[in-house]
Amino acid sequence: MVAKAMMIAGSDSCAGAGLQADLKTFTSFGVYATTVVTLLTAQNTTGIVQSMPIDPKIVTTQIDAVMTDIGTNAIKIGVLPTVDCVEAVKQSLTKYKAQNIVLDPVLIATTGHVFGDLNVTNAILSKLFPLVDLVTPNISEAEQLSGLEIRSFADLKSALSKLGQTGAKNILATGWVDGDSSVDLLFDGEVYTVYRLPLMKNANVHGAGCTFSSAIAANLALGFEMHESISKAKYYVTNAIQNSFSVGSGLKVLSHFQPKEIEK
Ligand code: PXL
Repeated sequence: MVAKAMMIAGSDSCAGAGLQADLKTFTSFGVYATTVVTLLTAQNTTGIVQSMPIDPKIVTTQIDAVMTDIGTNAIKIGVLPTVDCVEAVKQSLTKYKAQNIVLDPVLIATTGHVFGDLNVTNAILSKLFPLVDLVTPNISEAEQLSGLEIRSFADLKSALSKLGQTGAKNILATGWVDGDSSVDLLFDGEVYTVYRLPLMKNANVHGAGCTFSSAIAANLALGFEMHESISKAKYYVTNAIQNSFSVGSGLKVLSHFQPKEIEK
């Protein structure tokens, strides 16, 4: 049987992040991915020009259309632009008893655009954290979600421990820099696990968070357990950053596949 995943995320017209990055990631792992759009953005590698939330009713209908026909082995959630959208997604996840859910709590883009205000942040914390299998905040999202400043590794552990009280089964803080290493820290409610690979310095890339969380969801869809899925995904995203390339004048995009140059 083909492994399937569903992404519930925003569209990025420059295709470096959002559901376009998710789709490339799932495809490169051989997972068939379906797409539920929550937000349209008009953007390029220098930033977001305009964005428009999708009506939550149509978000629900997209999920229903996919789930009643194709189904899924895992779900990756990216940008949820409004409280009503968070509520709609929560109801669908509950209705379909969804499993292997990875939530990337995208609050601020690398280029500075704010996706979710405080109300959205609180809705994600109270309605979705208890439902999902893994949450993947970067350090600034972990600060925003926990309300704690993170200046040291001990601070990071405290923030994860506080976020664990929301009921989230696993929380992975991504992108802690320790010398020459990129460290991700997982907290499963009891145990902390460190994932460490060489840091890709001055990467200036767009879409790393989306790619990492989708790669984890892809491996869960394939049947790997959580730790193995995270390890495999970290290798994949590190390699994709190492081989990143420019398509515009701003941030680089990741190498989900090997790009080809025009010959003539
Ligand atoms: O990288 C986070 C992200 C997620 N989703 C969409 C985005 C971005 C960053 O720009 O545009 C749609």
